[in-house]
Amino acid sequence: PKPTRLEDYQPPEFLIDRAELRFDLDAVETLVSAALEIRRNPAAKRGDGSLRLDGEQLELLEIALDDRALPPVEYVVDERTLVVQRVPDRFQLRTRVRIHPAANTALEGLYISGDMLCTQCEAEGFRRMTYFLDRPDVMARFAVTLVADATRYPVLLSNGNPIDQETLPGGRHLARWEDPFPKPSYLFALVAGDLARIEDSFTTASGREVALHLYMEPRNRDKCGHAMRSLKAAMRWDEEHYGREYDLDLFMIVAVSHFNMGAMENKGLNVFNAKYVLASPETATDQDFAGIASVVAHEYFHNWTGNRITCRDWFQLSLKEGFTVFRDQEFSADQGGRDVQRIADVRALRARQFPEDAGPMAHPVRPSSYIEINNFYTTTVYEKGAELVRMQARLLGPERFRAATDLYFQRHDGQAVTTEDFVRCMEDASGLDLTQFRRWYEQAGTPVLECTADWEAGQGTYRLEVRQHTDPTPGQPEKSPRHMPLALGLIGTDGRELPVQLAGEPAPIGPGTRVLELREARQVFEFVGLSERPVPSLLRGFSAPVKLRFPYSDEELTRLMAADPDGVARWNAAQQLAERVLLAMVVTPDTPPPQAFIDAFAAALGDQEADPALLAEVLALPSESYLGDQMQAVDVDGIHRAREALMVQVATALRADLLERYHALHRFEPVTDQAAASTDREPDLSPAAMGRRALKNLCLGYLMRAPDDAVLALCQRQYATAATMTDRIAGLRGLIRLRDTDQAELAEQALTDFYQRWSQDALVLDKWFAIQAQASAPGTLGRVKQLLRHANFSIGNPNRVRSLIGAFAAGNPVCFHAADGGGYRLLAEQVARLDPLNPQLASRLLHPLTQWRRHDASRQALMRAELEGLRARDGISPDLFEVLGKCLD
Ligand code: HT7
Ligand code: ZN
Repeated sequence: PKPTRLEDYQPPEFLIDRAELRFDLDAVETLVSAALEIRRNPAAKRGDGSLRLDGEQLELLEIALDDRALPPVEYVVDERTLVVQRVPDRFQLRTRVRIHPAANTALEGLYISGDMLCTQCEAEGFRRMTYFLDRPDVMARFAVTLVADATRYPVLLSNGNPIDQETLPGGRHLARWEDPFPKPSYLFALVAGDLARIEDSFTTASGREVALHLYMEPRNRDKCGHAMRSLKAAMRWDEEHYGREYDLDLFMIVAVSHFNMGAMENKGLNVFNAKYVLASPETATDQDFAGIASVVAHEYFHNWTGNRITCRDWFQLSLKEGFTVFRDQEFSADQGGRDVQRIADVRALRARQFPEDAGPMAHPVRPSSYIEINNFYTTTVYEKGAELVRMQARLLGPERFRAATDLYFQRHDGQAVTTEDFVRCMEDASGLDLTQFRRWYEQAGTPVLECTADWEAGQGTYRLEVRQHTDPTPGQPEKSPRHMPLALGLIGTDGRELPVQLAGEPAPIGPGTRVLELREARQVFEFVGLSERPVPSLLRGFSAPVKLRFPYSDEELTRLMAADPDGVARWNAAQQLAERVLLAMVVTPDTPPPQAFIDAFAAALGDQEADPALLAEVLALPSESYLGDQMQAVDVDGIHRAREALMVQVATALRADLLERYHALHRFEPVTDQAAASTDREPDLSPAAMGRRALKNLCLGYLMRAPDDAVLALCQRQYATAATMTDRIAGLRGLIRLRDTDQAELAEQALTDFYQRWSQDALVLDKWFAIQAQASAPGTLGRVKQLLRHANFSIGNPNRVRSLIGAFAAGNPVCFHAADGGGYRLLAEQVARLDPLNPQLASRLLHPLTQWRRHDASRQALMRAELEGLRARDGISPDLFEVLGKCLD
């Protein structure tokens, strides 16, 4: 397969003004008729006079130009295109094709999920339904007719407004939809099925009434309240924060159970992975509830950032995804708590994006070439892309940023544009020069900020030197310094903030956070007027996506951990302190943690003033994979041992404190009476209650590292009487630690009980698979193999595949990296099995193996061998071919 390159971009030679589509729907064989109004694009270079349409896996039945059936000599069809020779400047093209939804296991184009038919068109799925100019800079008005069996598919949905419905002979019926907004083909959708619906409505700021319809399988109708509330909150938030109103009279969401990603923002008809719609306190964790709110908001926000203003080409993907992730992160921060949201976002960035940026798949936020665009829906495009928008928002300040986004919406509404157009709006509305900032879009790799400081006591001057560099990434050996905001504060001995005044500034500047701008490879900042040597609180709010190094003493980190008013910096100090202790324990296994660490931990645990949700973050140890990223070569076993040992030591040293805090927090929870299976109160789903549960379950997690009978009983009780899935799963996680110990019976009982309770609920059963796949017990690999043969495992359901294979490979470092290579073998076998069925998913699952260079020589050899084995297979997909090429060559 050949790469597509940004530098080769050419405007489309033809435009499609209107697309009239008719789908005669059937799971086995669907007929798609298209009538396209096509004209030559005056802004494009004239080619050879022929029209090239994209089309894959289509059986062409009829073709006519301006109502004249075309003889075969006038067109050429191959596996990927339909070329019609010598077309006029303006014409209508009619085609009729046959497709096979039930045979579509890739879940791109039209496919079946359970008993329903649905589509996924982004990025290039539309071409699997009809011949088209399937590229985002071709925007057409769509009118759609759906015809199907009325009993099997009573609900027929597409984008825009419902126009008409008819009953047809032979038990069939018809629905017509028309979307008044021109859109690229990737935003097309249809859904057909026997679906239940819940309804609500929303009055926009200008007083228009929008009907909100949420569709699901009938048995799930009572689990959609949270998604609907989240949608309404997102609609209001977008009006208040960006002045963006919804533009159609109807907004629909459909929950489907077979879905490659989280959700899809099709115009007026969002299609969602059921995981991001369905929730009740008994079946979904607090994290699930937060995930639903964030994904519902994300897809809704795309209506402006993605749909009204779309991407010129797929290299610009971050234009819509980076901006929309930024918007959903800010929405979630406003709903649930700013510090805790930011910490979660930073944690995710460090866990996934930083390794990507340091590995073989590193690419700029705006990539310059791809073989398979599905491989570029990455954390770099999404999450790092959001960081770039966040930095621009910070450099501009809130008022100017709002003026810049207003300008963006006004200038580009209805267009397909580039990240460059976005940055130009930031500049034009603010007067700032972002020339150097643009490097963030072009250069891959995470910049490192090396900071040092010295203190001149006599003068009260504190000098901070910041050097920035970025290591080479594939294809980019040289990097230039970047422009970024560095937010910081200065903390005194008593924990209070000190003034942050730079030398030469005329007016006194008080204490608090200050944003400095970095542009050079080396910069020195001189802070004056200080009465004592401060501890710098650097990169507050994680103001730039960088790795910052500063030679803090343990005592300084402890001070920040206890007193930094910036929650993110407080958390970061705790992480650095724990990381230091843990990496020392990896090198010298039996070292006890310094008493100062235990004391700092105890102090935070006992902090009654701080938000429990923040404390849960501060007291969580860095993950095994994060610790691995800090090492030259990942010592998988050493890290696991050290982390477990430290948790045992904390649990032993602070048993009483942990128990006290546990009980104090647990008192808030309603519990179920097992016999009556009912709760005394409704579970509280407020952010405050979620924070309390997070801290309580963190305590339980520590306690279960050194469980005596009392702790075991407490964990069993929590599991058995939990009123929420959050508490039940935390109990189960504790008990499953007993697998392969002499108390294994308790783990098995709980797992059996869980299965019996929830075997009919696919999303909960996913948790049952995942929790077992992630257990660090020695027998896990064998159990994962057994679970692959379990009656409830299905290779055709991406959620199930992710919950077993993905959870094992990406979420269980110690078992996946077993020294004999058994984990690697399992992943390679499953990827090989999946690739012919669903290459998009196969290529994503492979990711843990692509990081092979990070490991010791023996593991490298084993991982490489599996990758080579996959590459040697006949007929691998372009998706896999591209990833294997990048990580092996
Ligand atoms: N814009 C969507 C990205 C997407 C996708 C979604 C579902 C299945 C396949 C997909 N390919 C690409 C999702 C989003 O970012 O909102
Ligand atoms: Zn998105």
